[in-house]
Amino acid sequence: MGIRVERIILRHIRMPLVHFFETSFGRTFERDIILVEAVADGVSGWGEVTAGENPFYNEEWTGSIWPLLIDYVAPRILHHTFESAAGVAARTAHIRGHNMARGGMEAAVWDLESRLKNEPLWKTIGGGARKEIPCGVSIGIQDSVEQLLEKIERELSAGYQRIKMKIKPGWDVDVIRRVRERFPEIKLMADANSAYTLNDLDHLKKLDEFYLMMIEQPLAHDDIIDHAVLQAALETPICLDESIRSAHHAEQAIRLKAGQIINIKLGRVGGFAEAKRVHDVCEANLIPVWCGGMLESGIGRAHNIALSTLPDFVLPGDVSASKRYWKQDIITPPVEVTPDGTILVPDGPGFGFDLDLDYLESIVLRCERLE
Ligand code: OSB
Ligand code: MG
Repeated sequence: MGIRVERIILRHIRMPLVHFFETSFGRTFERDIILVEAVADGVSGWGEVTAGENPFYNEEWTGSIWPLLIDYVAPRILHHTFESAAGVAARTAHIRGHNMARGGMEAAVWDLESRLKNEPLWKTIGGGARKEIPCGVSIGIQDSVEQLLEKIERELSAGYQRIKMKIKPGWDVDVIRRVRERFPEIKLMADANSAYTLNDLDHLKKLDEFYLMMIEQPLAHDDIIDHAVLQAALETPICLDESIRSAHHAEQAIRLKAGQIINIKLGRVGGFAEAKRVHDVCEANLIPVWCGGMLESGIGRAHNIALSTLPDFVLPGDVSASKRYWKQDIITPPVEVTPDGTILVPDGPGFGFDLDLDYLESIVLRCERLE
């Protein structure tokens, strides 16, 4: 077939969250998101860059994405003929880091390929192992334990299959104890976003009492070795998020027994091609995976749904309904969750939802057309 990207349009949009989201590295009230539109033969594919507003989750942020895409990524993609989107990541692999900027571009070309073929994105990426994906929610740090309990109650009645709560020093063991007392039977996990060190080993051991499904990324964002030491001391399985930026990292973490589960995020690993490689490494080593979230708009959310149809995504992920984040999403219909806590995988071409272009254009802060 051959895909020749004739135009790339970058849009920076701003969307207020319906409720602030707090992790161990700070609070987010509104999202600043960069969208990538890639055009070939008059057909558009869309990608979302999943970087945050500040370089606190990883080194990237909305402000680093814009020049990176314009100066380094787009020139390597524009007017190049790709046999398939599988070749896009290799064109920018010489760029050190900046996986989210590269991944947003790469995802746009996968979406473009699937639209050119008139097939759903999940098919183009080689997914399709399930028609419904199991969903959990990620609940941020709240102002009070009562508020957290209330939120958990609400999400459980909406049907969500597992609850992830954010923790940090001062909001951990005692809070989890209260949650467990109130909800002894639920699938529960905690995400620390790198808030601890090995000096906290004895404190973290107290978590074993709560039979959590897993603890996510307790130690440094770029660490594997200390996680292996911690895992040997804990009964609770460790899940790695920030530390896994490539299939190579996944191999190393598995070899060193640094964890038992991996959270795969499209942007963090640089796009679908690398996400698939991480998935394949995990599957071959009997490590279950799930799809993480970065407070995405409908476009990133729809890409996460497609990714979650790969066979090893057996655990409920952080992909949940649009209305948990946005009063209005940029896709129609918005992503919805069934009473069983699943999302039905759409069968339309590309990522399977329509864009609400009027709404989208109304929230654009800056736009750049590259030909
Ligand atoms: O660590 O998974 C994380 C949000 C922003 C940055 C990092 C993380 C998160 C989430 C939210 O947990 C997941 C979501 O609901 O999109
Ligand atoms: Mg995480």
